[in-house]
Amino acid sequence: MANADTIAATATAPGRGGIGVLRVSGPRVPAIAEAMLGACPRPRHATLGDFRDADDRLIDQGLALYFPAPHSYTGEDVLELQGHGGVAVQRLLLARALALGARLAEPGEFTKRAFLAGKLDLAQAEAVADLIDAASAQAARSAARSLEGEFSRRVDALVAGLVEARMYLEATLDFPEEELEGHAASRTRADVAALLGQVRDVERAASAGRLLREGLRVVLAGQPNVGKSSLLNRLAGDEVAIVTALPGTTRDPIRETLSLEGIPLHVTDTAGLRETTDAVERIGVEKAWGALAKADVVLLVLDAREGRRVADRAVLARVPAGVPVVEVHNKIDLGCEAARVPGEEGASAVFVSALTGEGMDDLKRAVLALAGRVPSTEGAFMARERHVRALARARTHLEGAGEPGLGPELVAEELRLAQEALNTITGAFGADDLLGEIFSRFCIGK
Ligand SMILES: Nc1nc2c(ncn2[C@@H]2O[C@H](COP(=O)(O)OP(=O)(O)OP(=O)(O)O)[C@@H](O)[C@H]2O)c(=O)[nH]1
Ligand SMILES: [Mg+2]
Repeated sequence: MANADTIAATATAPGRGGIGVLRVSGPRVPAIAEAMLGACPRPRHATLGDFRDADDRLIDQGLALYFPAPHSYTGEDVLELQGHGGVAVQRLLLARALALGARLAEPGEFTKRAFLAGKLDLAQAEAVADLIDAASAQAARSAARSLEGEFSRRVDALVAGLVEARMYLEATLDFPEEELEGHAASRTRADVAALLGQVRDVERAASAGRLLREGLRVVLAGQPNVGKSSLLNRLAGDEVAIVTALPGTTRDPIRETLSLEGIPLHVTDTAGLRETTDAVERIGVEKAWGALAKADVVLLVLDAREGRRVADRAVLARVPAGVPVVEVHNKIDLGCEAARVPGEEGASAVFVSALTGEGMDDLKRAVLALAGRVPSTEGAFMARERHVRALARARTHLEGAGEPGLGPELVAEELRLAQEALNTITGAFGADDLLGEIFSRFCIGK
């Protein structure tokens, strides 16, 4: 799977910096190294050298690292030139490599080559991008765990279990002797039950990882003037939204991303949900319903003095099924802490004051509890929507395989489909379009 062309890119972020790294990978690396440095550096040793242009003028001086194939990140010959991190210097170094026959690397192309060379599987390759993008220490730790292969090992173990169960089952299909059948069926049932338990465990850990990566969409909704915008400001610790005593202040949805214990919360403040003749406000209300439909968690804000009203029940009725709701009774500072009623139908209720900040910790705890943080994000490995969906697909097929009364051929087919779903995670049978999609989101030089 050797690539004929040689790729080059500046691997460090553009702009001023102490160090800037040019990275080159492919068969022309030895020739490029010789032309730029005068000689190919000793493999895997840091060599101080002069980086020169076509007229033998000095571009920069720095460390050169040469990794001959196959012992490199991409599995190809790789050269890294660590020069000074100036825009002009890096541009000259890159231009020189391009003039010597390299072409500009596409985003993620180095990692794609590493994947194609079998240095990383797909889940690990994605973890490279996630580690780079990680916005919190927890997210970085879980991406590092995935990169190191923990997620892939769990998936591989599942696949191995599936292969074994399939082999056993398919062998018995070939020898359908009467007395074997009862035993075979019960063994397969036990296999499927065990695999189902494992896939659920991995799915839980992956969901927690996805949460760290993608965060949670939290929508503040409720009647006008109950203090939705004040709550957003309190959560953000900043005057993000306009607050006035006039009902109908907020029109456009206002989005703000905050971090809660490392989990990104994408909080949307919306227009108070009421019937109105004001054309602008009406559009705002429409947008509020739209935001509500896409929420992962809804914070239904109420005025604690009045509690849940008929209009709030109408809002609850329109929250999509399965989306958790927290009833946030606001303005408790106004001394009307009547009854601290529990939430409607299992919704949790918290009592806060956006004005004084009282109860805000309860609110944060309630959101985190709903985020499914319960089994702690500590053990999570970085995962993406794609992975969680593949795991869910595998689980569904395993559940199908466990259906009582299903013929052995159909059980075998469900197991095959479960394995296929899992294979898409590590890329054992990755389709080309999937690869293009994944690697195009990387930064250039990685
Ligand atoms: N005493 C008290 N007043 C509050 C509290 N929270 C909000 N307010 C006041 O209630 C009024 C409305 O607050 P907003 O945050 O604008 O309410 P909203 O729900 O965003 O209103 P709309 O955007 O019109 O739907 C303002 O006068 C706030 O100062 C609170 O906890 N205590
Ligand atoms: Mg508002």
